[in-house]
Amino acid sequence: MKNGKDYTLHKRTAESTDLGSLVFFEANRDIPFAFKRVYYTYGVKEGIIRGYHAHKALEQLLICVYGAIEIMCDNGEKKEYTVLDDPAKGLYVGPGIWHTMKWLKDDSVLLVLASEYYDESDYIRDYDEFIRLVKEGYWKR
Ligand code: T46
Repeated sequence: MKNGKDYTLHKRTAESTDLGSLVFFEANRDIPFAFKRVYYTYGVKEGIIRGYHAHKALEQLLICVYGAIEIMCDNGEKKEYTVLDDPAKGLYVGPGIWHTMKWLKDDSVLLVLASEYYDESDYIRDYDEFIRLVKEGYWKR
């Protein structure tokens, strides 16, 4: 873990005026990695749960830019839940964290900054395999 934690919440102060608000996250400054890829998930109905995987090496920052989404992070020993409901909050999710994203409101939008290009071989989509790798010490905690 680059910053000693598997998942951490980063809160930026939004610049707010009569014209609205603006938030920014800078690579290697506000978040502990440089990103190569941006993706976003939208058009999702309330109650839908996505994810159910861990990454071998990928680092990501998850931001709910509209609405509310609950993120579950599981390091193989404990689960923690974080509600993202503020565009100024970003949840860093490092490698070796089994995670799900539950939509708490229709049409919430999840924006993700990712440290690497898309690579399906970086995904662990089987929970038993994830637990086996945790026990094996695949990720240094
Ligand atoms: C993650 C959470 C937070 C691509 O082809 N390129 C991409 O960059 C991404 C992110 C996905 N895909 C393909 C792979 C699947 O065929 O899009 C399809 C849907 O992906 P997935 O089922 O993995 O979507 P989520 O919402 O469960 O997970 C996504 C990210 O894939 C994942 O890395 O951590 O958001």
